[in-house]
Amino acid sequence: MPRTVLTFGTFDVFHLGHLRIIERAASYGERLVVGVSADKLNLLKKDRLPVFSEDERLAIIAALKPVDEVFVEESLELKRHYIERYNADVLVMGDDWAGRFDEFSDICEVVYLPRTPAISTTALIEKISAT
Ligand code: C2G
Repeated sequence: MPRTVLTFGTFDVFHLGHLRIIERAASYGERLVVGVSADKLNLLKKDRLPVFSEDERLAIIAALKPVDEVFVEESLELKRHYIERYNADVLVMGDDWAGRFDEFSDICEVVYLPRTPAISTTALIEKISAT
């Protein structure tokens, strides 16, 4: 049976750290589904809107070679629902989320991967603003 991998993220101001986690997530199975967080969810979580809208972020992620399917993640509380809806065998997250999704190990494998060092959307925004 082909294995489905699910991962989530905002993926705002797309950078190499985002690409690396998507590539590594894809290596855990044959089908990669990505939940891209909604603008509304970002506003709630980070108190600001992303630089790129959810439609733009979805289009970028959907165009990546390792990605088979994308959807909008409407709420952080719906992880179990999304895992079931997409029949995910593996949930992959960056280790900034380590331990946070262990409760789903009853229905899928939960894997945390190390973040790519020294790159982040926040640092990029600061760098661009300073130039
Ligand atoms: N990431 C990484 N290395 C970086 C930066 C990010 O591996 N240098 C990973 C994060 O660990 C995450 C993914 O890239 O797994 C997306 O990162 P963000 O866009 O910052 O995602 P976030 O806002 O944490 O949204 O339901 C969870 C949320 O949707 C996750």
